[in-house]
Amino acid sequence: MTARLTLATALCVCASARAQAGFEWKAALDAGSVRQVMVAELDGAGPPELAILSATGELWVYSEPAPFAFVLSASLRTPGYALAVARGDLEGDGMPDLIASYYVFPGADGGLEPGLALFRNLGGAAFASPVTTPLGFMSFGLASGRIDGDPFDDLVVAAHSGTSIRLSGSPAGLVSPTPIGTNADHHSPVIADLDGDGLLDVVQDNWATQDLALLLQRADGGFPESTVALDGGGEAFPVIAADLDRALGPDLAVLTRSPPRRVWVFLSASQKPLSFRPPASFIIPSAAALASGDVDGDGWIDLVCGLGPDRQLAWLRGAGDGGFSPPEPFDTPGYAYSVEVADLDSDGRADALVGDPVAGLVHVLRSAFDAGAGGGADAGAGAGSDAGPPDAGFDAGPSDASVDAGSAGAAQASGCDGGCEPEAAPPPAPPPGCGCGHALVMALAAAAGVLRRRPG
Ligand SMILES: [Ca+2]
Ligand SMILES: [Ca+2]
Ligand SMILES: [Ca+2]
Ligand SMILES: [Ca+2]
Repeated sequence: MTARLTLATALCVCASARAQAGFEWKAALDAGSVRQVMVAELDGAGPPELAILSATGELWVYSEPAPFAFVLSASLRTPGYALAVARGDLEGDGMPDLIASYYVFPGADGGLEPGLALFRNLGGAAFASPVTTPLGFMSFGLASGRIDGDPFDDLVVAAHSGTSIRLSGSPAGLVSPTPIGTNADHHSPVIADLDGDGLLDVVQDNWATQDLALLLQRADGGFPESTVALDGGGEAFPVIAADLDRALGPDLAVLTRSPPRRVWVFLSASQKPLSFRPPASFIIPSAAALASGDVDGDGWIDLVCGLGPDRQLAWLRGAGDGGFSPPEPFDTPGYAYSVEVADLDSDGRADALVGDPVAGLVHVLRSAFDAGAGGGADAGAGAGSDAGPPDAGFDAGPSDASVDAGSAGAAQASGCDGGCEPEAAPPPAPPPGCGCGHALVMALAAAAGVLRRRPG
């Protein structure tokens, strides 16, 4: 690690040639075949920790005792190959736990054995050996939140094939799985109060029907589903809920993987009932990952895309009204198949963490932007995009007529539109944030009988 730091310090490769502003390389962290980078407060003190999940099953926790000086504080391991990680206080002791989805291959019967591994937080960034829960499906996405209002965080577990489930936190860990959403294949659940009624809601992708599902919690705990169309999009991953225009509650930002890859921005038009304006979208062909945060410290949330094989980040600067500047590229020291942004040095500007599974590193890039330093032209919600008329209301009502469930069968293998690294052997896991490898994993899963076929 030290050698890497020394060697790479000279490489401040990330500033835009056109502007002083940009990203400044600060550190590289050992990250294996990194799938996901999460910034989360875990030890209850000081700056938040970094949790890095490797496809080969490792889960590393780094703490940051001084700005951009990271220390490996926990080295955990799932029972198999890892797919996703989330943070939540699932057993209600006040200390956030880590939970990862994984699969064992080959399992006892020679097939895939998917499951969840709960790492209980013992305090001081120490974690217990995992308690596992078997799953009937592969899960590429987890979300945690106090959905039902009791003192335990709950977990939404996305089903790669079929219907996602919700697990309730309890002193015993995770109990009482219940379905959430329809049978539509999910990858990126997000928990947020979308309609401002004080009850947490869920939004998730529907890969089978190529749209987004809004699951607005009712007072009786039910989650009726409505959908938001992704015209010409589909295969959304990830989905982000954040108040991009500081009005009318959370908005949605989505990366879709059906070619051409796009970033979509859905600004809420009203909360009661919940509706969205016509989306703005930005075609970014090599986009492999998406994160949100205020990179330039101007008070407005920006979007950052990892451009996988292009070894770049694309910055979409929040223009302040929910609009975004056109994507502005910045070179990165390696591949950019996962990305997270968070302010790691408390200077008010969100810094970037970029996962390169080929080099086995997470590069830490400090934001050196000045507020308002974006070079791109300011854009309204529709500028620089193929958005529809900006003010026509868009009703997130019941299922959209353009949904074509019949096309879903071909969707599985199409996530890698020429932008993915070759599959690393032997673990049959896809690179992070990349559709490539899905086909292999799914072929294994189908052969093992773990996954159901979609309805035709
Ligand atoms: Ca709500
Ligand atoms: Ca909003
Ligand atoms: Ca900003
Ligand atoms: Ca910062």
